[in-house]
Amino acid sequence: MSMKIALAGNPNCGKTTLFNGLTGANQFVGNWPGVTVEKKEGKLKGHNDVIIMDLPGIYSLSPYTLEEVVARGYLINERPDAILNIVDGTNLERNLYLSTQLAELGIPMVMAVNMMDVVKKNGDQIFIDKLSEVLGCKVVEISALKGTGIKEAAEAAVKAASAKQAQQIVHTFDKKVENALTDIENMLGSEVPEEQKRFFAIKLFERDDKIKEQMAQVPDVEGIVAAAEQAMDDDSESIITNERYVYISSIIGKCCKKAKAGKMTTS
Ligand code: BGO
Repeated sequence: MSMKIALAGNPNCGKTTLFNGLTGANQFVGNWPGVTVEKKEGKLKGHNDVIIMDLPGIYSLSPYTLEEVVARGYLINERPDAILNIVDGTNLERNLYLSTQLAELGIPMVMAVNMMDVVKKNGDQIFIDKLSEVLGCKVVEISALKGTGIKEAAEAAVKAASAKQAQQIVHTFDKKVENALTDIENMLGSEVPEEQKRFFAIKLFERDDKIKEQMAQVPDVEGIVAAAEQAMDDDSESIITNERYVYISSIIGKCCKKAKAGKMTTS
């Protein structure tokens, strides 16, 4: 039986370079159904039974761009066996915004930190073991351009997919938000698989109308959301976004050391 690994990351993180490195000439290019967003898949070199799905480059799993809707539709409906999340190591803070959301999908995940040649040249440090610990997933350093670490990253994704161990939830929101999410999860019917409930609950909490189109039965969560908003004096989407940023800064504080303060990025 063939295995599917989805390649997910921000625009410009080196996803195409990695995809080409992993699949070589074994590629099929088309469009996602109904939209003019390019769809690429290819066989992982050396693994006839492993398909790498290249998802559109995105910054978030929100419903605001076609690319985001396509990418998350695939992740929710097709359920790849694993996600290989590629992040730009020279822009880690910005890239982790998507990673925190991918980690909530209940799909085994491996992170590949790309552009490590540039990170090292700049004299910056990323503590990979620490990053792995705080994210709760395997993290591999790569340079897609030089081809270093890419085989190891793909093998780690194959291993994670074979183990079928869903990405653990390591980040929790404020207690008031968590209580609301639990209440929403309890209202979700059996049409939403257990491992996807948290993702759906967060989206419903954010009043993401597009997610409702994915559901046969949409629970009325407005009372729960409005009560949380009142208790926290902010709108629900901002509550979630702000908490993600706080979480991400704590990760950066623990896992990165810049050679010169304020000069982590090259762009
Ligand atoms: C240009 N290291 C370095 N140094 N660069 C990398 C690495 C890496 O590990 N990985 C990718 N790049 P895409 P998306 C370019 O095209 O794969 C570079 O959007 C240029 N082009 O070579 O396209 C990669 O698919 C002229 O750079 O990313 C590419 O995710 C001058 O990152 C860019 C300099 O990679 C984006 C760079 C004409």
